[in-house]
Amino acid sequence: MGLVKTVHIALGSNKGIKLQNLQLAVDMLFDKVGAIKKLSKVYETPAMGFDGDDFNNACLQIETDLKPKKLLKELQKIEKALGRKKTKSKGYESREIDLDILFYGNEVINEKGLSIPHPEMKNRKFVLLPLMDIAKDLEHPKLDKTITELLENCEDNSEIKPINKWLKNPKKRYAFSDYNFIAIEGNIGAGKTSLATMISQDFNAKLILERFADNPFLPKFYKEPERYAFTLEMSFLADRYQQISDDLSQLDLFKDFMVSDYDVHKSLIFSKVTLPDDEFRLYRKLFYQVYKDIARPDLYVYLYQNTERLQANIKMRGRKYEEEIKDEYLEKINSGYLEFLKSQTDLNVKIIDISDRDFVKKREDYLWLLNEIIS
Ligand code: PH2
Ligand code: MG
Ligand code: MG
Repeated sequence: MGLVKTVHIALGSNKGIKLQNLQLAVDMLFDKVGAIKKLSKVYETPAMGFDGDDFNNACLQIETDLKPKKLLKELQKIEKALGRKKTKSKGYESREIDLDILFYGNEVINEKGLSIPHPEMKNRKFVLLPLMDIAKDLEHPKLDKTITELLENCEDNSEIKPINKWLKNPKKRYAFSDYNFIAIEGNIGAGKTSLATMISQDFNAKLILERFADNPFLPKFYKEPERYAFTLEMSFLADRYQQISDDLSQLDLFKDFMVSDYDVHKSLIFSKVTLPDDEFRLYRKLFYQVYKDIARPDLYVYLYQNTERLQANIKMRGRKYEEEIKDEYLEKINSGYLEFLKSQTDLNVKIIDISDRDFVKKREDYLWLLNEIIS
């Protein structure tokens, strides 16, 4: 997950099955560029600046970590895949699909082949009208006017009307909203927090993150495990209970479901590894008394990652107290999870091997993972 920018793109087609071309472009933008946050209505518009069939035009808002140049390249690839031919002739020609970057955040870019904001938009009702659906108050960074104001000042008076068909957001392919509460689990460094965060952003979920960075016993435990194991597990038990009962009870009416980067049972899994048997039994007794009424996730995802890559991820995030974690410890934790999951007959569990994937850096791997989760 690099830095994510909000981008507005205009779509147009006046050749072939126009609406279908727009939808295919939207689907490919989702696959290659990023999550689509807003979609305008589709408008029928007369060809402007040349003789040709009427257009279907629309705009969308998308979140992407692609830089402007890379984004432009992806748009051109999509245009090509949908049958658009590059011609040498001057002036406009009918086209299966045209994808133009209108805004890239609030950046102003003037390079060869790339002008952002799109220099023609203020003259084009076929852009401003669909933009009104999704960004009427957005400020043009160069003209210092909102879209509403640009439209008021626009001299284009072509007749533009919305059609009675709508583009579909491709994220609907992923039926996350069938769930109320999804827990993402995995070993230390598997990518739980990254995945939970990405899902919450892309699918409008309330994000519940484990707050542990400030546990004062964790650094002590890694230095002197025997001395601090029980204290550490007890403090996790107390903190997590406090947090999860707060988070689960604060219903957010504007979110569709909840996603967390942990499940409370990790306390049992870790303590079984870190505590001597007798202390573990005492701990487990307390655990079940504390958690007897806690809501359980209706989907539990376990991300399996191999030890080598766990270590690489742990190094990369550079938490001082995690520097000394041994392979052997990670392997015991992994076995602990798998053993626990085997014993959970009434838990809806998905174990997913992500060891040859990189869902943070590669969107195709992220989409693959989403598919594994919901299928
Ligand atoms: N695009 C153009 C030129 N003219 N006219 C309409 N109605 N819609 C378009 O998308 C369009 C156009 C250049 O890209
Ligand atoms: Mg264009
Ligand atoms: Mg273009």
